[in-house]
Amino acid sequence: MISAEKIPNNVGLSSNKRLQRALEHWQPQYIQWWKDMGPQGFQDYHQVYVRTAVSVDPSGWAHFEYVRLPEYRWGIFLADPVHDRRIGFGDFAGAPVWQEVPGEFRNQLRRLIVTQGDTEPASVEQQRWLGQRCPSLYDLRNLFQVNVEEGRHLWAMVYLLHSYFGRDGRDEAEELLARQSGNRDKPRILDAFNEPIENWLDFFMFTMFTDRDGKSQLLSLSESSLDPLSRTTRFMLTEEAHHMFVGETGVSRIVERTCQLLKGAGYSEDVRKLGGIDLPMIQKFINLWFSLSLDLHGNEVSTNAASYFGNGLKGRAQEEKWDDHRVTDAFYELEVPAKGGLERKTIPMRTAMNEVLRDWYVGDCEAGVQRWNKIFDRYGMSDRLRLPDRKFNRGIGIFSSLHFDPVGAPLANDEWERRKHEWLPNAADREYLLSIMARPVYEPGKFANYIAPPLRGINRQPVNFEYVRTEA
Ligand code: BYC
Repeated sequence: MISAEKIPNNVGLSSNKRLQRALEHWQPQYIQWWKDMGPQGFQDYHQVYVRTAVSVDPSGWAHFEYVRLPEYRWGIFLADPVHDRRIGFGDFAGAPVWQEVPGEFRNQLRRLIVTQGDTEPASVEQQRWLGQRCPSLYDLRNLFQVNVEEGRHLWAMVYLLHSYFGRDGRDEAEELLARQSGNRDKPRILDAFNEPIENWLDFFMFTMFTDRDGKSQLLSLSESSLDPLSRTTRFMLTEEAHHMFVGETGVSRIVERTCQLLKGAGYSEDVRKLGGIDLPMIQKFINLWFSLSLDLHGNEVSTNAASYFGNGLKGRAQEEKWDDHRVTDAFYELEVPAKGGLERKTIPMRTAMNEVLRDWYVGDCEAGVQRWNKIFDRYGMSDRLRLPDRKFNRGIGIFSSLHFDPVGAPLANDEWERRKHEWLPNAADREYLLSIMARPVYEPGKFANYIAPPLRGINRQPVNFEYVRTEA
């Protein structure tokens, strides 16, 4: 029997028989999936100091305790309702929001929820071997925190599927556990979630850039006219912030350590000889994960996006900051490929909604990279990290069949093939990273040589706290 105590929630689970029955069927499959596809080697004999959401008020959503990972209490939470909330954009702007799914938008909403839901278990699968190569117990704990919360975000989407989509929703919930990241026959829906995350530089870049797509997509879904979707995603955003913190500070600490090693060697040594991660390598991983995450925003010109907006299903990030919420006669100017180069083309703004969200995303990423660059100033170095041009290494959209270098200059196919590993990680780069991560660091307070310790620990605990402990 599913108990409301085991599944912390604010959706009245104990009195909702239909949801209980659906979850009773799904939950054992989820736990089996978590054991098979979740963190490998840390399921049975380790206690992890993690945060569990037990309610949505500030004191309740950050409850810390040691737990064995399969016993984590994955809960179901909606942010508090907004009194008399009205539809904020699109053709129905101003009407009351929906508490049920309108029949005519059922397929579109299901598709959005399934796509969102699919990314959550995918990321856990992608990261499942990282514990065996971790740079410290602090980082190991952060990895598992991210993993259990991605698991909870899957629960959040499954809650919506079970509650509002009947039989179809239950089938979709099962499919979410059946697809697998990188699986040739049953891959995850969006491409970036089929890419391997085999080392900790991948992981930090993923949590910096791909989780930030999570932020932009969740912000736009939190504008939705479907109120339960809006409230669910609003609460997910509070957890998402920590994931981006893990990514941004993880990369900062690597850059910091690289600068320390360079300074110690009088700025003359090859950092790899000192066991560190060189700046060109860091730049290559920015290029890779930023471009993969740009693809996650979909095509530049999209009738799907126009229809999501018009129907009030998916808005823009921070819709309230815009003046015009109907967007019926506005236009967007886009750079597009043309004979002999590029040209500017004006398209109806509604069809450019993926691009509008991508603009927001690029700005948010840019601010993060500028924060990293401040580290160089402290070491008196003129080096800088930068985002590649948006046309670089694209797999989705109007630039996907063309090639560009990181500053946006067009390249012929053969030149791209010859030079792409100047800008993207190659096999030797990956081999080097695996070599310096081969031996995990499990001693409290100790850190791998390629990364600086964090400024402070988690939940006011010291940095040398035993964040993950082994049971006897
Ligand atoms: N890979 O009209 P278009 C997160 C497909 S991350 C493969 O442009 P639309 C997280 C598209 O499905 C946030 N296929 O598409 C982060 C469509 O297929 P069909 C996840 C792609 O509908 C870290 C076709 O191309 N949330 O939470 O505007 C850790 C036409 O394209 C891709 C969401 O994405 C791609 N990258 O799609 C854990 C929110 N891009 O119909 C979690 C929900 C497009 O031709 N999803 N296609 O078969 C959406 O809002 C939208 O579906 C998209 C854009 C943003 C994906």
